[in-house]
Amino acid sequence: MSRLIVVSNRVSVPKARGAAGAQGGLAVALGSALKENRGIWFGWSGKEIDTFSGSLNMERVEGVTTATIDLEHQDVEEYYNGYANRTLWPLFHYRIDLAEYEREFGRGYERVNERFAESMRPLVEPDDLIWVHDYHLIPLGERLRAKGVQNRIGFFLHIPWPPTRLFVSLPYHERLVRTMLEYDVLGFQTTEWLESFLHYCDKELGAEVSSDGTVRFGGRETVARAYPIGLDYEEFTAAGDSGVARNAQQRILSSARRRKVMLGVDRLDYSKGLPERFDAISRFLDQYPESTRDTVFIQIAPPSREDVQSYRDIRDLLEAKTGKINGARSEVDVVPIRYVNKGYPRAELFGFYRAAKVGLVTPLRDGMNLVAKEYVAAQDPEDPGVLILSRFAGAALQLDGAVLVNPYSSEDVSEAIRQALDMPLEERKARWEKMHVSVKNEDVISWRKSFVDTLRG
Ligand code: ADQ
Repeated sequence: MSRLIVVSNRVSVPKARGAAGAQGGLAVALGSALKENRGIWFGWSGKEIDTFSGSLNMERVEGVTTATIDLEHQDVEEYYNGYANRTLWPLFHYRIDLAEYEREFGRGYERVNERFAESMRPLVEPDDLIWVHDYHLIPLGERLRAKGVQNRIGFFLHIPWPPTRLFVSLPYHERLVRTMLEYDVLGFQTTEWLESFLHYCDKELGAEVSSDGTVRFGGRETVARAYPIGLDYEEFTAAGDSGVARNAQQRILSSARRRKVMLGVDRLDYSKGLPERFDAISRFLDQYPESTRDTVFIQIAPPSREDVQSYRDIRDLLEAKTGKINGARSEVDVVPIRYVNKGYPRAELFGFYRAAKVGLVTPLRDGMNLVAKEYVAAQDPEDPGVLILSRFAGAALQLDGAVLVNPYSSEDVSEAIRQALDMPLEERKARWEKMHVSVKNEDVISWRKSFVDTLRG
């Protein structure tokens, strides 16, 4: 069987069963694929050096071979903090107001993709399958082709693909998409993002697009499909069946003192709709003042990408909003919002989810959103909580048992909270059962298998 080479910006192999960190799901899925296929995981080490050398640091971790390279400070600034996180991330999440188009970012992005290609080239054997991940590495396939790599190469985009009318605001948009058509397989999270991509290929590029997602352009053929990512369901529920998870659940329940817990868990990112969610909570408490005494809203949001100004801004904004909402409504024994800026091990998260009667997942735009699926997986089948889910998360296409909301409308979200808190047990169970089947069956292992099967051709 052919080997698999996985490429992503960072390499993260889970240290041991059940000990996976924040990126647990993907690491588990790719780790097991790499073990089965004698594979290699290639990416940036996370370290910065003065002068790029391209030398590979090879390691064997938990049966998986990893190969990493170090990057220069300027690379990290322009490629990672710059083009990836200040240009592509906001644009692909429909935030052209935040997207920065700096020439240096684009140059740095191309340079680092070239450095990735150059450094990994010696690792590639003729029969290997190569699977590239995410927006940091869109042109990598084309860079590898330029170095004579004729292997099957696939690419999976973890974030949305924007509508054509937004995407064309990116300078050199056509160049970027042309590089994508050097891949054999392109994977998107949902049919919505896939359709936007195919629309661009058809209308802007003039490529030949078939109804089965085959794109023909410049004598090449690429298959584009939707592969919705799932949860590491078995690992996650196994972690939930532990003392750590039960203690975490108890910790929340005893501190809530009979008040119903509403929970949000998100990386601190403007795409996650946190200020809008806080506004909705504020509106809900205004509309139903008695709920200040019988509910508590807990938001867990570990800071991310703090080198980028817009991320520091959102952090300041949330601190101000929390202070204002709590200041206006707290009593000596009641604080409506608990806002926590840290990450937790997955077993503890499981316990928190299980303690929550309402899970609030209200991104303004999200490729998939695994928190929604984790919330479903962690519920007690006999007394499940209610998921309130943004219609703009990729997950909304699968989780039709959720209460779907428009996250921009605090009125809509406030009414959904009321509906969720008052929902009878029978309805909660019926909604949860539908979602649970999909979360359990369409897990990360089946996602990975269907992508790799297509890649195998
Ligand atoms: P993210 O934007 O990071 O991922 P998401 O899918 O929600 O978003 O995954 C976040 C992961 O981080 C979850 O597993 C969650 O448990 C974990 N996490 C969040 N807060 C945490 C905390 N306080 N402590 C510990 N862990 C925490 C990107 C895309 C998504 C897509 C995924 C996978 O933006 O749309 O679903 O990749 O493809």
